[in-house]
Order: sequence, then structure tokens, then C-alpha cells
Amino acid sequence: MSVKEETLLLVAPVTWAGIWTAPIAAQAPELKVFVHDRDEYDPAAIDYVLSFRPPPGLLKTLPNIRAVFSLGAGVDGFLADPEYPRQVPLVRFVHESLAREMAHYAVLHALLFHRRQRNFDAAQTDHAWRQSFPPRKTEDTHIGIFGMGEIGCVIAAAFRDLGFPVTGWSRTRKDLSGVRSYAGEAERAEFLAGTDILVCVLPLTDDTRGILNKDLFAQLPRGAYLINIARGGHQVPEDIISAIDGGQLEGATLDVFDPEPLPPNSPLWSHPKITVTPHVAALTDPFVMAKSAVDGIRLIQSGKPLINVVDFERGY
Ligand code: NDP
Ligand code: OXD
Repeated sequence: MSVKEETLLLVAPVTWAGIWTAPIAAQAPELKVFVHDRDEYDPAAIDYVLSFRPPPGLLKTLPNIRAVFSLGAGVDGFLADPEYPRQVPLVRFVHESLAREMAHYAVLHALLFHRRQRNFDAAQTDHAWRQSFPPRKTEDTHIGIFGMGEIGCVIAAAFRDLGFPVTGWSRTRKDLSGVRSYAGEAERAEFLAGTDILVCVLPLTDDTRGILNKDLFAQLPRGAYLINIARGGHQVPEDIISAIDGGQLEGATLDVFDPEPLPPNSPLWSHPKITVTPHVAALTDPFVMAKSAVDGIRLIQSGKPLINVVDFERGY
């Protein structure tokens, strides 16, 4: 009797397909890989799916899938599909390399603000020797991490190790050395009141959508700085602009937007106190991602439980 060949369907832009299929083929040559919108395949023959934002309704047309692997840490692109077949486990991408890149990005942009680098850039443009920007004191600059998960904890530790006072906010309390933990709605206002640089790494859920709004900014100390590296759906762009123009926020770094790409006519592009980057805070390493999906498939094949499975009730 022949053993059924297992199949994986990649649902991603066809032009980038090779980035993901090559490392999968290298690590699991026995797996037959199809690319959605490029290859013909039998929906009933698909065992596993790899994607980031599958077209809504597609996954329910694959009756025999055993697991879905996310190309990224955030899974809002899957949960936006009201027809996601919830009996199928959704596995998110968790890896130290991703968390480390996110920490580098957060530290880079916090230090650009903290060290007033934008003022020196402007002075250089003017060929002007201006030393007169008052330095901020590291021990008085409180970093608040909004979301103390796999990535938030690594970011918190990076700032702590640079000598900043660091706090974190999450649903449940954390125990990370040198980082004060605030938990739940009841402790959010106190956390915000003590945060000079807010780094958002929350997942996008029904509870967190639109959370970066004028009411929240009003709870931060005047002149605070915002770094959003989570999802565009967390932020209300008009509220960010008016908080900056009114002096409540001193500036913002935004890596994520809704929609993406950020439309060319968005006022965020040209605001002098807003730094825009195109969703690049951390890019998933294709080889590491492929290994993580292949490891997950091996767990299923050997009857062991999957790890990093999304809780559909929590939404992350
Ligand atoms: P995790 O699921 O590991 O962590 C999420 C954290 O948010 C947890 O600490 C969780 O609390 C907390 N949280 C969730 N909901 C609430 C709530 N309602 N109130 C308070 N705290 C809440 O996610 P990751 O750290 O792996 O990733 C975070 C996000 O980063 C992703 O969802 C993605 O959107 C974004 N991301 C962006 C990238 C980019 O390039 N810009 C790259 C990678 C990720 P608790 O611990 O108590 O459950
Ligand atoms: C992710 C992302 O969620 O890259 O991993 O945004």
C-alpha cells in the first residue's frame, strides 16, 4: 500500500513564492508544494497551508487541512476571515530572530528621539554647528511596552539593559527582572501616566483596535513619543497628528498602517515629526520560517501537540 504524499499550499503573492518554497523544498523535499493562483491543485488534497493574509473564504474550501502556518507573528490577517475553519489549528511564527529585529527597530527609533538626532540632521542640512539641544536623561526617560508577549519582553529587556527605566502592560502580569509589570484595564492609566516613550507591540484584536487614540494620548505625560510597530489598525492617524500639533505628543514613528501600502496622499508621509517606514520593523527570515513550519508538520506527523497555536477566543 502506498503512503499518501502530503501537500502544502502556499497562499502568498505569486511573484514572491520562490522565497518561501525554496527553503521548504530544501528542508522537506518529500512535501508536495502548490502555490495558490499559480498552480492547479485539488482542494481536497491539501494538508497544510502557509500564508499571511489569505483571501477571505479560501481556507474553508480546503476540507482536509490539518494546520495553517502563519508567515508572521501577527494573525489578524487570518482572523479577519469570518469563515476561517476554527477546527483547524492556526500556528503563528515565533522566533528569537524576529523579536531581536523588533527590539533593534524600537531602540533605534527611541534613541533617535531621545538623543534629538533629528535636530542634528536638520543642523547638518544647514551646515550649522548647533550644540544647543538640551539632552534628555536616560534615567528619567520611561519606556512603556504596550504588549509584553514574545516580542514585547525582548524589547523591554533591550531597553532595560541600556539603562532606561522600563514598564510593560499586558493582560496578565509578567515577571521580568528590572521591568515593572502592569496588567489589565485597571492598571492601564497608571502605566500610561508613567510612560515617556510608548512602544506598541500589541496584537490587533477587537479589544485593541483603535487603542492609539486621543484619549490614550491624553493619559501620557505631555511631550511623550509614540512608536507603533504592531498594526495600523491600532492607530487613529488624525488623532496622532492632532496630538503632535497640539504638543501632547512630541512625535511618532509608525511602521504599520491601515491600509498598506500607506496611500501617497496620506498626511502622515510629510509630517515633520512623524517617521514613516513601510512595515519593515522585522522581516520574517524565510529559512527560519520554513524550518518552523516544517517542525510543526513533523509534530503533527508524529502525533505530538503543536506549539504557538492561536487562541481564537483571545484573538491572538
Ligand atoms: P504575543 O501574542 O506573544 O504577545 C501579545 C502581548 O499583548 C501579550 O503580552 C498579551 O498579554 C498582550 N495583549 C493582548 N491583548 C491585550 C489586551 N487586550 N490588553 C492588554 N494586553 C494585551 O505577540 P508577539 O509579541 O509575538 O507579537 C505582537 C505583535 O507584533 C503581532 O501581533 C504583530 O501584529 C506585530 N508584529 C509586527 C511586525 C512588524 O514588522 N511591524 C513583525 C512582527 C510582529 P498576555 O501576555 O497577558 O496574553
Ligand atoms: C508579523 C509582521 O506579524 O511581519 O510578523 O507584521
